[in-house]
Amino acid sequence: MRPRARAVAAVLLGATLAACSVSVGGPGPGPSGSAPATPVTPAASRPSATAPSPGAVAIGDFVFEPADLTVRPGAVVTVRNTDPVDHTLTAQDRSFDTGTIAPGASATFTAPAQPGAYAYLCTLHHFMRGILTVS
Ligand SMILES: [Cu+2]
Repeated sequence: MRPRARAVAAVLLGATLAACSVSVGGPGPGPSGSAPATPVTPAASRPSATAPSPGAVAIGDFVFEPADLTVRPGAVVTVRNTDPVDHTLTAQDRSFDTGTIAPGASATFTAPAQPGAYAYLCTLHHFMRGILTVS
């Protein structure tokens, strides 16, 4: 009985060694080969600049155009004088004022930070009026 048992053990041992040699000799896992994903950022989907839209007023024939303008708080408003005479765009409460704008010239003022409706006029021609709405 004993020699047979030894033979069985030898066979089992050989099988185990063979299995071991196979697993040891195999190539390692190594890099999987999956390249890092290339970041794809479509430029078209970029949100446009969200700066407050600047306002613009033109003065022509002694009229503000548009007379009623709505802008964001703190927006810079450009006023262009297309008349052959001086004008101003001045808040009634003096919260903003372009000062005198020469014929053909432009000036800017900064809208108030406080939302609200601001009546303005031309200090040289008081019949020229408008309302700046800040919201
Ligand atoms: Cu005027």
